[in-house]
Amino acid sequence: MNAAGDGDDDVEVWDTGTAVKERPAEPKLKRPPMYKVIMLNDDYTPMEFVVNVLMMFFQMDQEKAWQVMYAVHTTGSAVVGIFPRDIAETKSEQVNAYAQENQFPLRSTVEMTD
Ligand code: TYC
Repeated sequence: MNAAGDGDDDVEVWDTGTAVKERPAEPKLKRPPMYKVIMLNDDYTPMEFVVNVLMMFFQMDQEKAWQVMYAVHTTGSAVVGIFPRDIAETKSEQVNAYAQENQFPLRSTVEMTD
């Protein structure tokens, strides 16, 4: 029994006199947005160079890299990977820098997923 003798010794009552916001039933945890790295076609970069880039920077095996390179070559562009923003930006920059070092016009860009 507590001092008040009201039988609720183990119950703490908090009355702050202000409205209490209820927590949502499920906490709304948003996943971070993901970003696409998109490879662009051009008329000059050799197919073999693009295949090597896809193997080096996007961990594709040779067969997959040829398929994706050919999709870019025939349609103009293709998504080559989806990553958190900083990783997508870094990979795209690495591809563009590597192409420049080798004096090819190959370019990749980054877009937010829908
Ligand atoms: N179109 C290039 C060629 O005919 C090959 C190529 C493919 C270039 C994909 C860029 O992202 C690219 N040599």
